[in-house]
Amino acid sequence: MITNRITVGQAVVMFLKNQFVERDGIESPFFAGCLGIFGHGIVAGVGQGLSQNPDFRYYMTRNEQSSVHIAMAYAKMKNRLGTFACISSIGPGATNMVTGAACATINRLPVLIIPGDIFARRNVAPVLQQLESVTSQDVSVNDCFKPVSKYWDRINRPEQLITSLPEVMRVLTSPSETGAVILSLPQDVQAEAFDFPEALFRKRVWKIPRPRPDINHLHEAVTLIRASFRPVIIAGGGVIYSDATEALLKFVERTGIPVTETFAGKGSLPYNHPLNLGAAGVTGTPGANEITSASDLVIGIGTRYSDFTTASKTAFQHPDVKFININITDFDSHKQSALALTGDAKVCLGEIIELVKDYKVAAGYKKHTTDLSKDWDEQVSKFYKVTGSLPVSQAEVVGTVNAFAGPRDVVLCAAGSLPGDLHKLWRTVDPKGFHLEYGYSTMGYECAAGIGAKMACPDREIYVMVGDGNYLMMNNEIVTAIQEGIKFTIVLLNNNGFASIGGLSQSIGSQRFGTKYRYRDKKTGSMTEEILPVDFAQNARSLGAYVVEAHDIESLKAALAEAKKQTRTTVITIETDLIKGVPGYAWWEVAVAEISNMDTVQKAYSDYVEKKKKQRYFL
Ligand SMILES: Cc1ncc(C[n+]2csc(CCOP(=O)(O)OP(=O)(O)O)c2C)c(N)n1
Ligand SMILES: [Mg+2]
Repeated sequence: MITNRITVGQAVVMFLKNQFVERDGIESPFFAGCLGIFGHGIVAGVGQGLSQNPDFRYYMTRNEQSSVHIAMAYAKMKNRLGTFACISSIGPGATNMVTGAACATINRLPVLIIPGDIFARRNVAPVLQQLESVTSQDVSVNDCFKPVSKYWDRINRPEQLITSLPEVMRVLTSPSETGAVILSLPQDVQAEAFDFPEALFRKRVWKIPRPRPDINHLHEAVTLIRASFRPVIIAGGGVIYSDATEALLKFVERTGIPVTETFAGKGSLPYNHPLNLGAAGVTGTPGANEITSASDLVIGIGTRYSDFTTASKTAFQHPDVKFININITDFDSHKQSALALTGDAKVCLGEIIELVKDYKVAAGYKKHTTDLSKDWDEQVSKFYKVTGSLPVSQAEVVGTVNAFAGPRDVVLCAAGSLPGDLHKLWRTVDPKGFHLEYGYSTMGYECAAGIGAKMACPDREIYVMVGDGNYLMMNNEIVTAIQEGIKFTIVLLNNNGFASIGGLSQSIGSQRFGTKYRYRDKKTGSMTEEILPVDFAQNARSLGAYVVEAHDIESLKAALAEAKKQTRTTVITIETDLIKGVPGYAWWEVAVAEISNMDTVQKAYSDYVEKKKKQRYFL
């Protein structure tokens, strides 16, 4: 056997740079490089390996969590056909990535996480940042990754790498199993040399399959579709990741079945397709909710049926509603007691199109769908209409950015009240035009993710829309964007607090307690005094961004034009109204206190009990 005597750290880098993926005959490298922050747990191992492999580029980030966000955003824009390796030292660097790992796993996005680990040899324990356990010497903080990852391994001997690395790749490139993959590397093992087989470092091309569902299930599904009167499609992220948007278009044009879209599925059809009812569920449009509620057959494609999609299990009210789920993941395809078509969305839709033959929904149903779709677009124009009152409303800002952005440009967001407004309102033309991390809804995803999205799609403008709370949680990757010359635009909507959780607090009777950025009233102890003097423009400028301060819609338009001309990351700040929002058209279950001395809570609880009556089991 031909071997290559190198360290574990060097071997990891050598292996990663030789991994490729191929789907539909198109081949590309799987890793765009490595993101991270060095520390004693990684610098001499993988860090040293990176330093002698400059063709596998290392990007220094400012927080390990945001490394993972960058990688996820890249993976999402690449339809999961590429990602980064994210490295950290031991201890806090590693645990900083736990949130990122959960975020990647929940969103079904591939990210390789390589945290450094404590000495496998143990004789120097406890090392700096080591968590000691009195019950086991086989525990480190990296065990925290176990529930939030799809594959977890710790390399205690160099040769374990030989059998671990192929597993790492199998899981990362598997459309059904992908998520965060953890390769925990003790710092002493990383620096150890070993005679690795040369074949470990050969170029490997991981072929991404398009598995077909069971043929009997497919025929059963076609029978159900042909017998249905009010079918509806819920298009999830799987439609886009599988590149099934054209197949979906063909299917709905052939059959007239209306489409609703989840957060990850928005863009499956262009917003102005007459059969696109837009957003589904809690943050859905009135039309999508009406049609879904009365539907006798729900066809979920690439969706994991989160509570936002099912309106906390109140969205489907037809007494005999049935479900067909087309999903690459067996786990998801069985949800709602569906007829499970476990397989790839594109090939599955292609086969169904042939089998449904001349099936079409009734003309009246189709007409009603197209009317609802048109009505909603008119509503959107009303929300987007500039009123001239100050501070501007969030919807006016969304409308202005939407009108300014080109058809291939991307809006990117994660948490706050913006995701719901964007889901309802944003007129998405291109399947990659709507980038929402709304699986984990991680505050702080946005500014970092802008980097990953731009790296994946350098020919698109990326508009990161972020609230003041999210921006304050994690804005530090602006520095990385400046360092790397990566340009995107951040539109920062400052409403001096949490419109989202404030509204939620009000709805459960707690009157926006603790959701405003205000000084504390010394007498009452509540945070109701003056607004905090946070200067967002100065903050962004201090990190190196180009900054434009907008005050109304006219200056916002000018700021967007100015931002487009810039070559470095630009932050546009604008103050928005905390209260003026877009209404909701479906219910979301957030548990309400059963007993309270507050009238508002008692009232909220009785409403809550009423709403819960519409919840259903699908057995
Ligand atoms: C890490 C994290 N902590 C808490 C939450 C709960 N949460 C969701 S939105 C939000 C407030 C967001 O504030 P801001 O960005 O200003 O948006 P706004 O609500 O004002 O639209 C909070 C606290 C979360 N999603 N993520
Ligand atoms: Mg806010």
